[in-house]
Amino acid sequence: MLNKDSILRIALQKSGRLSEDSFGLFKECGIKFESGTGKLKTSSSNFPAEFLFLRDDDIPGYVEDGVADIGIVGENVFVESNRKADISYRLGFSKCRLSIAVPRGVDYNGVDDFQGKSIATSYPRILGDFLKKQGVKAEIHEISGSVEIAPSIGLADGVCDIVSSGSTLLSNGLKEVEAIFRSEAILITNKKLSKEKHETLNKLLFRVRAVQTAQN
Ligand code: PRT
Ligand code: ZN
Repeated sequence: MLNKDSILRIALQKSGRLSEDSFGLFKECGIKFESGTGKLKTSSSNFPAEFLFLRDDDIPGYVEDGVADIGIVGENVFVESNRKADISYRLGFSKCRLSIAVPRGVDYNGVDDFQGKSIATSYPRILGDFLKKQGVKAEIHEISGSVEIAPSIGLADGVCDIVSSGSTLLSNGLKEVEAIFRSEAILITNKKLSKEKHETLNKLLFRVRAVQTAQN
């Protein structure tokens, strides 16, 4: 008999760089659910789980508030959100780094070069913490997208953005000078999960571990 209290509510990115590997992980764990039907919520037919399909930015808050019990999100988004949840598993996909970059022609000698300068980013918290630790006072321009064009339009002296291959920086005439944060997909868990749901989570993590061991 399926005990309703043990059903785990899982928040996944609806569509984007985390989706394919997140959906793939459950598939490899043998957990079936319908995706791609446009539905925002669905149940598994063979595991006590319900899935919510969301924007990645909303996942940390949903997990903190208990609207979802667990979620898969980029560590960069989780840390920037400042939401509270436990990191239950590091999944190893969607790897990237958050880096500071400057126009290619600029002579760069170190992070002190940013004293009194400005940096455009969508990650003001992570960048602010980094600059503070380095003792650098720089202005942070928070912008939500197309960060890489900021120097060329005179908005900022540098940028701080997600880098994977580096080709976006390159094509915008920028060079990476400081990698300030390394990220991968993580599985986060609500801090007050019930005992029943914890048992379901343990079953899930057991399968995830088995899948990952088989892959390595
Ligand atoms: O719509 P929604 O809000 O859910 O998604 P999103 O558009 O905010 O995020 P999405 O799907 O782009 O990324 C989700 C997560 O994937 C990020 O939070 C990171 O944890 C991770 N990730 C891994 C990346 C990249 N690689 C990446 N390359 N996120 C973004 N990028 C961007 C980067 O900002 C750059 O502009 O891709 C561009 C190309 O990168 P290069 O260096 O390969 O050229
Ligand atoms: Zn997003």
